[in-house]
Amino acid sequence: MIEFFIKNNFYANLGLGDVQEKVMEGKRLSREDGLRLFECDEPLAVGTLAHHVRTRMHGRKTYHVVNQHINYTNVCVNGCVFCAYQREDESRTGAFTLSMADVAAKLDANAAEPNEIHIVGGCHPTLPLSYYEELLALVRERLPHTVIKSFTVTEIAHFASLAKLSTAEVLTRLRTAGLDMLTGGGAEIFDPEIRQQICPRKIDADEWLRIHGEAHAMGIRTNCTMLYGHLESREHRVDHLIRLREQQDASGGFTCFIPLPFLTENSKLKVPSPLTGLEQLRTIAISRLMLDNISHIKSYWIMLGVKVAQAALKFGADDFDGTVVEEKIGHEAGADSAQSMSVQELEGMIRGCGMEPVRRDAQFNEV
Ligand code: V47
Repeated sequence: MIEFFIKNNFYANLGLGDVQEKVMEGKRLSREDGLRLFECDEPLAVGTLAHHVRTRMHGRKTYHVVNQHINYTNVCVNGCVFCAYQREDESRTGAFTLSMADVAAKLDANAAEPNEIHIVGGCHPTLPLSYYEELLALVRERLPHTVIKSFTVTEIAHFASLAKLSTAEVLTRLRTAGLDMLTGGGAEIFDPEIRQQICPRKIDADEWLRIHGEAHAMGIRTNCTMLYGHLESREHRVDHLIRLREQQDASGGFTCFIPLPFLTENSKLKVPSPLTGLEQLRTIAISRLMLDNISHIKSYWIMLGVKVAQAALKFGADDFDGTVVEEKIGHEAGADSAQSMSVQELEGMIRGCGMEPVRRDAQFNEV
């Protein structure tokens, strides 16, 4: 497709001939290039460039994972206005905090042996660090060969502040208990003014990036995210991607980037107009093009919905996460996707898009 577009001067006619040449030569795109891609009238032109890069990196391989999400609490002191999942304290309707027996029951109820356990919760006001150590030890004992991807750096900073320890000390303690890698959540959008409006109590961008860098220096790999489609502009999205790219240049430990479209139900945050599917695909494509040093872009069907998530595989994404089992953060916010998908369904969808399914663990080792 891209050869046909180039032969027919498609990119030149769109005023993107220089960007197309940089992409073909594997050169880094600038902030200005990213903005021009956002302004381009033809999402297909942008998607085709991203698909070219994705194919150069991974061929038709599309990764998927047999995983299980566990949300240990929804009680959170941060009160981010976009979040439909969080409850202010334990007395609120729907508030929960899992006991170790609850977690064990969730693991035991899953007949599959997952290759990834994904654990996140909230910034709970009182749970001690020993709770998280026990939680990890419990999962490690039951699933000795599974990669445990757990907590956002926002949670790590919160645990450190409650325990009066440094974030490095918390990471060391949690790794000893079984932690393999960190999730990418809590990044939201890095711009300080937007951050102040949507998540004023959360750690700022510098701290979010610093803790990821610290984890990378300790040999702990992490993922990274961007929440988009709320109050931010396209400039803010490009700046966010560039900060992730700079951090990756410096510390090199990001495995996968997950663009998260803002879901609007049950949220205090009101947006002028909800995201279109095309804007989601364009954002995924530009993420692939800007993040030249991050190997994988996740199409997270839970938040995107399965149809857009499938289309994303032709717009730069190479990962179709996952079997999941049970999901709360997106569903509390109105996600209309199912809670779970079987590995056969995942593989069928990937093949249906003309791609080749490859089962992986959380660190993208093929299994
Ligand atoms: O940090 C919260 C976002 C994140 C909403 O690391 C919302 O592999 C959309 O980070 N609409 C949690 N998004 C999910 C997450 C994640 C998911 C899958 C894989 C990985 C990984 C990470 O969800 C939060 C926040 O940024 N979020 N509320 C909402 N209403």
